[in-house]
Amino acid sequence: MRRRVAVVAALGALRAAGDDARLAAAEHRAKHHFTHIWYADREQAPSELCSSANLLRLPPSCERALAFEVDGTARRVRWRSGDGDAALSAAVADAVAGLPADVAAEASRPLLDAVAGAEAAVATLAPPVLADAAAIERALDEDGYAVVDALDAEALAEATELFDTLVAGEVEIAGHGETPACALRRAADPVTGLLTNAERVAHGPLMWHLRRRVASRFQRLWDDDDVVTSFDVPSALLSATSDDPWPMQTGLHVDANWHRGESQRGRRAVQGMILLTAQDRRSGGLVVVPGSHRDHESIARRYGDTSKAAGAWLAPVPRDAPELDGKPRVLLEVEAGRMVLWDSRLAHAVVPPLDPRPLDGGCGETLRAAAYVCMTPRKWASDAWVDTRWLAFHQQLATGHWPHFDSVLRPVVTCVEFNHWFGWS
Ligand SMILES: O=C(O)CCC(=O)C(=O)O
Repeated sequence: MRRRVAVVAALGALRAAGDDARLAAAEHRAKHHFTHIWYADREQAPSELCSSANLLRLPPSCERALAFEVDGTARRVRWRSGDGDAALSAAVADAVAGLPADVAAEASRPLLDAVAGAEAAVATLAPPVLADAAAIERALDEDGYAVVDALDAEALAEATELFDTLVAGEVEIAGHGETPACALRRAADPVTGLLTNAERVAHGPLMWHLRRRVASRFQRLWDDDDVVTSFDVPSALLSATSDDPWPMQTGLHVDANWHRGESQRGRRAVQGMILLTAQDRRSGGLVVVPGSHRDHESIARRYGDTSKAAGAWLAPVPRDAPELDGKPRVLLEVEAGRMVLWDSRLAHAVVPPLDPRPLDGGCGETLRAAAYVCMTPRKWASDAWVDTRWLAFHQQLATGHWPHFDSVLRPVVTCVEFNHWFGWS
């Protein structure tokens, strides 16, 4: 008799096609997690993050399990996220222990593949660098993203210097001999790496240098010279350290909320991320699900308006959303000086380095430095929002990713005057 070795489920990453009950359970689970898996919050107990529905790579040491059947009997392989090859092989050996030798041998290979597949769901790709407007348009249409040149060698050197100056400024503010690495760690959001705690960063020399360099790219993209810019900030993805072993990462999400109406349906904003250092499997960083921008409406309808903050445009996307079934998750390998453009509707996430690395002591190192820039036609912004932006500029406030529509203003210097001005205090 032919032995039957069937992998029946892999941690919710596999969805039984057409199985309504399991689909409903998965949806319920995903919705439940929406209450706490926004940008994954380090205040949470690790066990909660381990059950997150939208992190692409679970933090180290989360318990993982894979159910399978041999000749009608249910068994499980158990391992921990981050386990190396030897540990995975041992886990599989444990799971098939007690089976006749030939059955165990036959079962081991597909099980190892399934376990490795569940862990290494992220592929890498070095996309071509596009220059031609039609090619960029086509890539944005088909894949939902495109990589373009942003900074020549001189502009990159200047940007690097401005980034270092920004960090030096943080060291000076600390005033007690703090190292640049520690100053950066203090300035960076511990989850996303966004430098929201750095002084005047959204309107500092680095961000305006970058905005000036890429403005013409966005003007060509929209075929409109009169564009407005987001007041975004840079980010530094920092290595996990022995004091701070939680790797920086964000769950799968989109940057446009279909539920907010026409203004966020269709291609209404294209996000830009300029790399100040290379992004590759050693650094981790932006992972995209190519083509998923076309599923924006379907995902939004399936999960409802999960962005709880008023006016927010980001919506978490569970990694086992049926719309994403069979679509690869791709870490884009991009050189410094280039810019990744993506349709705001594209599902994407930030992942830690794909290869395990030892934990440094102290404040660790910068794995990837980048900055976000987004520009859209000014005619799409209301007069009131243009006025608000003007105030935001003078108060040195940051916005999120949308230049012409954004109800989120982040204080990057002090919010006291701004709160007073708007009557919020
Ligand atoms: O920093 C990255 O790689 C991507 C950041 C991101 O997810 C976003 O800006 O929406």
